[in-house]
Order: sequence, then C-alpha cells, then structure tokens
Amino acid sequence: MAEVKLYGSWSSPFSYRIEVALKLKGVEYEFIDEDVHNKKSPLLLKYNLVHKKVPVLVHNDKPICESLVILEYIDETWEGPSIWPGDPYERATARLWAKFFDEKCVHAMWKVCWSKGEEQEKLKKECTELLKILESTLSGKKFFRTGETIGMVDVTGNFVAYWFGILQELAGLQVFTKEKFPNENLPPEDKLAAHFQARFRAVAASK
Ligand SMILES: N[C@@H](CCC(=O)N[C@@H](CS)C(=O)NCC(=O)O)C(=O)O
Repeated sequence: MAEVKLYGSWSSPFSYRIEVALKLKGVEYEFIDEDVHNKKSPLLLKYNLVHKKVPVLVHNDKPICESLVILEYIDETWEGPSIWPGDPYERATARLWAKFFDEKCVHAMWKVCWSKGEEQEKLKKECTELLKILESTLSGKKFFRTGETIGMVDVTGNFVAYWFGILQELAGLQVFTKEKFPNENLPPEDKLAAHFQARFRAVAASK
C-alpha cells in the first residue's frame, strides 16, 4: 500500500487544508505534528528546503510542498470525490479565489491582529472590504462552487472561516462578520485559543 505522510501542525490552517482533502478522498495517512515555532524536525527541513514550512505531503518518499500545490496533487492522484471543478474556466476561477485568500485575506487578517494604532486601523478597513467581497460572492450559499458541496475554495478559506474569528477575539477586535464556510474537521477552539494566547504573550514579553 502507498505510504502517505503529512508533516503538519495541529494549529495550522494550511495543514488542515490537506487533512480535509485527504479525508474527503478517504486516503489513510500518518500525521507528523511538527513544532514549527520551536524545533522543526530534520526531515521537514530536508523535505521543504525552500520555505521550511508545513504542510509537506510525503507520498512514497516523494515530498510535495505548499498547500495549494498539495491540494492539486491529491486531486490528481487519488480516486474519490473531487474538490476541484472539472471545467477549466471554473478551475481557473477556483485558483484565483485561493490566491485571494492567501495573498489578500490571510495576509491582512493575520497582520491586523498583531498590529497597533494607525496601521491597525488601516488593516481593519482592508479586512472589512475583503470580508464584504466574500459575503457578496457567497450571498447566502453554504459553499463556493455550487452552494451544495464543499470545494477547494471552501477548503482554502478555512483561515477566514475559523482561525481569524479566534485571533481577532484575542486581539480585542470586532472585524469579522458572520461567514458561510464549512465548519468541519477543525481543531478544538479552546486549544487553538490557548495556543495563540501563549504566542501573543510571548511576543508582548519580548518587546
Ligand atoms: N504558503 C504556505 C504557507 C505555510 C505556512 O505558513 N506554514 C506555517 C504554519 S501555519 C509554518 O510552517 N511556519 C513556520 C515558519 O514560518 O518557519 C502553504 O500554503 O503551505
């Protein structure tokens, strides 16, 4: 049987994207929980030479890095329900949304929680605009693609749907409006809150 290993982190939204995709396909895998903020394993550093980040999927000793690349690989490699649209135009659109999440949303929503003053105010406005785009695009649908089934855009939107809500609460922000994203296969909220609280404290103490 093919050997599938996921070098991930329980608190990482990027890592969860891969877990969701593997579970939807029914692929069995071993999860290696990396301590990315303190001590990365030699194998992770070897497999992800460029970014040295999780997730890394190792399939029969061959590493694949970067969550969006891994999501495509999973879809092309295993039979089972596909989270990618079959139509080339819809596929291109899905890629565009994934880029929107990673390059716009994750970036701004992460930064707004760790910034202060004028910079934070600017970022709050940016986040609100991004959320408005998402809200109007979903307009009452449960999922992006058809509204009925989960697709790769929903999977890549997990940071906005879940992580950001917890982070903004800890940062004392009220930016997040109610979003329509799938809520399954997510880490325990209290554990994730404690993890990021410890990180907020560590950053505050180091200043
Ligand atoms: N673009 C990457 C982002 C992955 C990422 O940022 N992973 C974080 C965990 S959430 C990480 O490994 N951080 C360790 C580091 O920055 O050294 C992807 O989509 O896979």
